[in-house]
Amino acid sequence: MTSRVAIIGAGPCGTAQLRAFQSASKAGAEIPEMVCFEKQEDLGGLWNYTWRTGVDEFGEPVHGSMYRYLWSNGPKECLEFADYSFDEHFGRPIASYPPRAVLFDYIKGRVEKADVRKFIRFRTVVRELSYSDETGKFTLTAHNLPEDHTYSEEFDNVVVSTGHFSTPNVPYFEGFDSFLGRVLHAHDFRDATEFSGKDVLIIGTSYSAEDIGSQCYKYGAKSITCSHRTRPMGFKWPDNWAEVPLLTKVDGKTAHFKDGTTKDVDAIILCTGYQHHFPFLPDELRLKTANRLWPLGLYKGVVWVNNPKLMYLGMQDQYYTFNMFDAQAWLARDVIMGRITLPSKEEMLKDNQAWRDREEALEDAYQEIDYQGDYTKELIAMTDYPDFDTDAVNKTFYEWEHHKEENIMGFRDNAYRSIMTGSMSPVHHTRWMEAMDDSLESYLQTETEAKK
Ligand code: FAD
Ligand code: NA7
Repeated sequence: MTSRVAIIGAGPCGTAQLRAFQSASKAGAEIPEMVCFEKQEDLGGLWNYTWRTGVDEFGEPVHGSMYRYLWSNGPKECLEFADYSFDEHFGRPIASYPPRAVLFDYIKGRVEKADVRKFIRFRTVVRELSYSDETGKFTLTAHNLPEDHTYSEEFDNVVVSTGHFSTPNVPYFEGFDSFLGRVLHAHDFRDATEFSGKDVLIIGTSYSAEDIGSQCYKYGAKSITCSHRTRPMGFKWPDNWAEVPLLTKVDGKTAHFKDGTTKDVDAIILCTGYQHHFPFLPDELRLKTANRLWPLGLYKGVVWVNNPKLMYLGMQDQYYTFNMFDAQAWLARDVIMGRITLPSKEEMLKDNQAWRDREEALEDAYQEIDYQGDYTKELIAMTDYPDFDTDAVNKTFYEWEHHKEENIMGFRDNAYRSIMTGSMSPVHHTRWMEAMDDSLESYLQTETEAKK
C-alpha cells in the first residue's frame, strides 16, 4: 500500500514540501500520497493577507500577521527559489524589495506550475495528532470548518509547517489596564494610516519594531518612540524618532522608561515577537523553543529526533527563508522516501548539539548570516535541490545590512543581482518612502509607465 504523508499548513514551507515530492514524481519516483491541511481559504501562509484580527469567521485564531503596505524586509535575491526564478515568473527582472502582493504571486506561481494545489484541503484545521508505537502510524484529526465536520485519518509521516509568527508574545506592563490610548501587538497591526498624526510607542527592537515603526513614519505618525529591553536598534532614524530604555509603566497617556524619562503617547505597539505554538501536538511530539537560529530536537533542523517520522519545516529564526525552506523540504522528502538513511539517535543528538554550540558563539548579524548560509549549504548538498551559491547569498545579505546601516528609510531603493539567474535587478521606479501604492500592478510598472 502507498504510504501517506500529512503536511500541516500550506505556507511557503508546506508548499515547498508539496513541490519537493512533485519534483521527485516528475523524475519518475514513486512518491507517497500527500494530503496538505490548510486552515485558511488560500495558500501562501502569512503572505496571504487578511484584514481580520482576533478570530476568523469560524472562531479560529487569525493566522495572518502581515499588514498593508508591507514590502519585503530583505532583498528578494536572498529568498529566490532555485527551481523557479523571479525572471521565470515575471518574464523579466523586477526590483529587489517587492511588496507582499508580489511575493504572494510568486509563491503561487510555483504551486500552479507544479500543479500541487489539488493536494491541499483548504479551510481545514488540524486539531490533534498522536502516534501509535503499535501501528507505527500517526492519527491526525482535522476539522473541515465550512462543513463543521471533524474526522480522523492515519498517516505514515507528518510534516509540521504551520509557521511560528502567528501566536503573539504579549508582555504586561503596569498601567496597561488603564492606558488612555490603544495597546496592540504587531500581530494585530494592519494599517499604518491609523497612526497618522499620533505619538506612537513601540516596544521591541527586532524586525517588527523596525518595520512597523518605519511604516508609521512613512504614513505620517507624529513621533515614534522605540523602547528596548536589551539594546537600541541604533539606526540613523529620522528626527521624530527616539530610542529609549524599557518601559516601566504607563500612567494615563504617559509612558515611563527605565532611565526616568517620560513620553505622552497615543498608542503602544508591542513588537515583542511570537511563540512557537502547536496546540494540536502532544508533549512528546511538540517542539518547544524560543525564536532562535538553532532550536534543539531537530536533526538537520528538520527531523524530530525523538520520532524521525515527524518533520518540522521553517522553525528557525530567519535570515534565509524560501530557499532554505526548500532545502529543508527536499531533505524531509528524502528522509521520508528512504533516500537518506538517518544515523543513530546518539549521532543525531551530537550533530544537533554541535550546531547549537556554534550558534551560541555567534557574535553579530554577519556571523549569523554565514551560519544560516552554511546550514542551507549543508542541506542542499544532501539532496537534488538545485545547487546555488550560498556564499553569494550571504554577500547580498551583508550588502543589505550595510544599506540599512547607511539609510534605514532608503535601503529598499537598492538593487542586487540574482544569484539564480545572474540578471541584475532594476532600481524600482519610485523610492520606497514615496511609494504609497503597494499593489502588484503598481510595482510591476516600468519607469515610463510609472511616470505617466
Ligand atoms: P506561514 O507563512 O506562517 O504559513 C503557515 C501556514 O500554516 C498558514 O497558512 C496557516 O494558516 C497554516 N496553519 C497553521 N496552523 C494550522 C493548523 N493547525 N491546521 C492547518 N493549517 C494550519 N520573510 C521574508 O522572507 N521576507 C519578509 O519580508 C518577511 N516579512 C515578514 C513579515 C512579518 C510581519 C512576518 C510575521 C514574517 C515575515 N517573514 C518574512 C517571515 C515568514 O515567516 C516567512 O516568509 C514565511 O511566511 C514562513 O513560512 P511558513 O510556511 O513557515 O509559515
Ligand atoms: P523577534 O525577532 O522574535 O523579536 C522580538 C523582539 O521583542 C526583540 O526585540 C525582543 O527583545 C523583544 N521582546 C520580547 N519580549 C519582550 C519584553 N517582555 N519586553 C520588551 N521587549 C521584549 O520578533 P519580530 O516580531 O520582530 O520578528 C518576527 C518576524 O517578523 C521576522 O522574521 C520578520 O521577518 C518579521 P530582546 O532583544 O530579546 O530584548
